This record gives sequence, structure tokens and C-alpha cells, in this order.
Amino acid sequence: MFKVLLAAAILSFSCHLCNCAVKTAYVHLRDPSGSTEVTGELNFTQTANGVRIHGKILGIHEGLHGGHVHESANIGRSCAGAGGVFNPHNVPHGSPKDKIRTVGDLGNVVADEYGVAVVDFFDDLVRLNTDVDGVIGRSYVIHEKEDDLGRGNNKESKTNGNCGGLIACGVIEVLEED
Ligand SMILES: [Cu+2]
Repeated sequence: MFKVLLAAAILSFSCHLCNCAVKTAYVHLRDPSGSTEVTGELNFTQTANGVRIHGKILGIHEGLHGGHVHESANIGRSCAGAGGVFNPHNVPHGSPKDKIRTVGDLGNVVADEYGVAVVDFFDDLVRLNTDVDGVIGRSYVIHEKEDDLGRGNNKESKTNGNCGGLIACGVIEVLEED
């Protein structure tokens, strides 16, 4: 009995000490205000080519919608509690393809006529950890309008891409770690 307890204690102790790498994370999207029927599920998978972000968003009107990582896990006040686009290095908002962009700048998702947005891309700035520049425990937010990716020639463009209200969000959580 003592040996079993000792083994369990060592296991639990070493687990807390391990530098576990997150392999996959997920976000379940919904509209906390209930005023839209947008739902979705995205997975974040660590690969050799960066983090793959893939999944589906449903119930969203046809066209482009900004999709960003926002600062915090507080999705109260209809997602506004999550704060602005996650920007640990304090740089201007841009396109995910830009050399200089915020970590949260993940561009747009594209919804078809049936209100379905299939998402599948890689990003090399997203980190699956809880460090100052990591996205675990932050939020992913879908916006009402298209993100102009910092090309809008006004102040808002350089902070949020003029992409309007917040229509769905969720907290990015760990799914599997080493
Ligand atoms: Cu945003």
C-alpha cells in the first residue's frame, strides 16, 4: 500500500514539474449574449510548420469575418471582456502574412451561402502555452465584418481592422499535452 501511495505521490509531483508541451488546444465558439446563432469549434495543433488552426464555424452570414485571438479568458459582456486583439509585443494590427503583426492577427474566415466557414491554415506566431506570448487561456473572437488587415488608412484599422462587433467567442483551452 505504501509503495502504491509513494508511486502516486511521485507521479503527481513529477507531473506538476514537467515542462509539458501542449500538442493540441481547442476553442468552442458561441455568442454569450444569445443574440446570434453562431457556433463553432476550432482546433489548434502544433506541427513542424507552426500551429495549424482548423475547424468549422456555423450560423454566420456569408462573407468575410475577422477572427482574432483576444487578450483574456473573460468572455463576459458579449465577448467584450476579452479585451483587444492579443498584442504582447505592442505592434500595429496587420495581416497574418505581414512580417510585423500582432500575435492575435489571424485574418479573416470566409463563410459560404449556407453560413458555414471552413477554417484551415497555419500560423507561425501562435504559441500553445500560457507564457506572455502564448494563446492558451486567452480567447478567440469572430467579428461581424471583414478585417481590413491594417490597410484601412485610419486609426481603427491599425488596432482592429475595422471589423465591427463581436459575434461569437470562446476560451482557448488545452486538449492534449505531452
Ligand atoms: Cu478581434
